[in-house]
Amino acid sequence: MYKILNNDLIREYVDSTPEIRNLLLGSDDSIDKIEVSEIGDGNLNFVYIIKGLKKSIILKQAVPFLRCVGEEYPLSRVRMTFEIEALKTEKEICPDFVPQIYYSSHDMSLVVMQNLDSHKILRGEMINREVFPLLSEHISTFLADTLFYTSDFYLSSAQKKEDVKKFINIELCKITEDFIFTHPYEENDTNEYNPELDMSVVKNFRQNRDVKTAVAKMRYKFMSEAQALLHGDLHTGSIMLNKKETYVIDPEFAFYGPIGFDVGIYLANLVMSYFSLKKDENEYRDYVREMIKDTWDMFASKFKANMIEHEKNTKSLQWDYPQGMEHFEHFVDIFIDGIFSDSIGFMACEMFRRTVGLAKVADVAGIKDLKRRAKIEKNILECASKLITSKYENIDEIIKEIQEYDR
Ligand code: SR1
Ligand code: MG
Repeated sequence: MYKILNNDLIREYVDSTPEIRNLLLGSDDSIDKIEVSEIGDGNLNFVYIIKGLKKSIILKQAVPFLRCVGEEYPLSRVRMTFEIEALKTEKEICPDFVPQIYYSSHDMSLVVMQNLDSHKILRGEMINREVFPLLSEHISTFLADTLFYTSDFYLSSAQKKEDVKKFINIELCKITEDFIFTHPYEENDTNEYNPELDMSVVKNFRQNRDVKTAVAKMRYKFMSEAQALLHGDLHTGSIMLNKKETYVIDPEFAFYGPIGFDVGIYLANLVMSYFSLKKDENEYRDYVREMIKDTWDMFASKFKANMIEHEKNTKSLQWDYPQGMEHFEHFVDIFIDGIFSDSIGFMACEMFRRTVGLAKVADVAGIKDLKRRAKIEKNILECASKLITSKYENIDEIIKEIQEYDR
């Protein structure tokens, strides 16, 4: 039976759950030997670190409300079921980039997993100006593989439809529909503004026909294009890493949606980190620009390689003629161009929402000088308006545009 855990109740729960107890303690050890502390700083759930004599583990539990708002915002805990299922699917596809799950309970809406104690959250690491030489290689593989191997390009028609059904994540999709695609573009009580932000900048994008049309288009795409199993919330707070290893965590927003969404959300968080940098931080600026470029370029070439390799292995009759592979490659290039423009559209929506909506990014919102922060926020909003209303051929043009708005 479900109950909300706390430090004391976790002891009782661990003591009565042999699958967890045995991970932490020997059979003769007292339960008093475990240490429990709550470490969650996310918007939705409670996360505990439990240290035992044998190892330490993470226990994450969903509560029946949105943590960052409180009990007045009910949210069913079924989200943990989506997180557990997404972690399992992603682990099968990308074993190196997903933490190990030791135990899960749908009834208790919790998952017990590997404690990544030699890894830190990417957002904090970027705020500390840390450099990770393998990150773009790893994230581009995670994106290309999870998004290809859960798509219609790889799964059978029946399997794909079964999977779409399994990941109908109504409530968390609604959060995204509201908080990324709706509230930031209207007067809404949930929005939050830096008091120093020039509100005419907000009015400008809220009343711009082309911005509003483009956002409405991205919202519709998000709601209607079931292309692949998305992580659904791939910002830099959903990545834990060190110089050698990268782990993607927190896929509770997982559902079948447009491929460009995951790519765009991740890129947007790099872009916002870039805007937050001071003018003289040249080395880190170069590094973040390189991350943006490498992530897209590597993702595109790995996704294409997955497509071509699969076609070569399956040799479908459709492309089985002398120029067939060449024509297939042409189709793949056009498909990837579509992912590119979707990614830029979703990137812009994430930039708007993290600036005026609920749930900000610490890279920018953590800037203590509110006037400096407001200047950065203006740049982000104006850049997002330009990105979502223009056409671009490649990632170099996007980087040029970002530099243009970094005033
Ligand atoms: C209103 S919940 C705020 C946000 O937290 C999650 O990380 C998602 O990004 C969600 O939109
Ligand atoms: Mg999260």
